[in-house]
Parts: sequence; structure tokens; C-alpha cells
Amino acid sequence: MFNGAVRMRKIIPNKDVEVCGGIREEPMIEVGPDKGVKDAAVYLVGVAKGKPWPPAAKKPELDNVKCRFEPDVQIIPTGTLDVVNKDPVLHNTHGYYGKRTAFNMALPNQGQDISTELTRPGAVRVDCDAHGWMEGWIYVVDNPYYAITGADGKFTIADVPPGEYDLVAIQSFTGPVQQKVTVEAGKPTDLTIELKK
Ligand SMILES: [Cu+2]
Repeated sequence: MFNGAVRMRKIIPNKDVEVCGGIREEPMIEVGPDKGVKDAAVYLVGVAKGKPWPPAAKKPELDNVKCRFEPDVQIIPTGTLDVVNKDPVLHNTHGYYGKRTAFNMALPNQGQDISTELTRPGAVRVDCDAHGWMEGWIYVVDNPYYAITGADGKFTIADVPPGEYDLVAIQSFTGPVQQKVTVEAGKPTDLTIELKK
């Protein structure tokens, strides 16, 4: 949930407008009617064992589409990420762990696909050195207990072994919150997490 004021950011494309679109405003956090936050990442930290990873539907991929990142928020396991340019313009996709570069690649051609390795868990901010307004987030995790919230802000993390855990919820505008959660055998644990700016 987010109870604060939703701030807007103005996007003013200064090049490639035929692909990237024109001037517009976008909310920095998407909040539904019941204050639920869409596209927040939620995950447990430091879980050493438990359920197996779900079979991957496809390889983790970050697409540049109409000068946006698609998806703009995703959670991936440590390992390979494919970065794809679907636009007929140059993108220079640049990922950071904090201030440190995680990857930096020029993709001048439409259909170009370069893979990179994200070996460390954590938040990776992605921007484009060619289009300063582009922003995406990749949360790299080392265990399969994670979820992205839906449009109503809800999420489920299934099959968590009984125990006490640290849970992180994060959204790019608010930043992270961390809280303890205790899971008992055979029954669901209901949580309300408030993201604050
Ligand atoms: Cu770009």
C-alpha cells in the first residue's frame, strides 16, 4: 500500500520522437483505488533451502520497445539476462547496482540481442545513455520466494517453509521497506506492507 501523494514525472523526448513518442507525464508510482501499489517487488532474503525454482517460462529478457523497458520491473534469478533492441534506433542499455555499473551495452540495430550475467542478488537500475528518461528495474534474487504485485497491489509467495524471515518490498519511487514475517506450517500468513516515501 501507499498512502502518500502520487508524484508525476514529465518526460520530454529530445530525439527519435517518431519511435519514442512525444511529451507526456507518468506517475512515479502506480496506486489503485484501494491504495494497492502495482509492480512492487516483494521477496524473502537469505533463504538457503526450500522449494525448487519454478521452471522458467522463458529466458530472462529485457526489451527496448518504443524507448521503454519491457518489462519495466522484473525479478530474475542470478544468472543470464538477454537485452534486446526492438526499435530501429540506437539504445545504450546501462544497468547499475547502486552507482556501480553491472552492464553497459550499445545496441545500434533493431533485433540485436546481447546477453549479460547478473551474478549478485540486489536491485539493478537500468537506464539508457541515449534516452535519458528511460528507466527500468531488475531485482536479482538468489531464492525462488518472490513476487511482483498486481494492479490491486496484491501478491502471493507460495510454499514458504515454516520459519521466520526478512521480507523486502520495494518500488522505485518509495524505495524499500524490510520487515520480519513468521510463517507457520499449514496456514497462510496475511501481511499488509506500507511503502513510504
Ligand atoms: Cu534508449
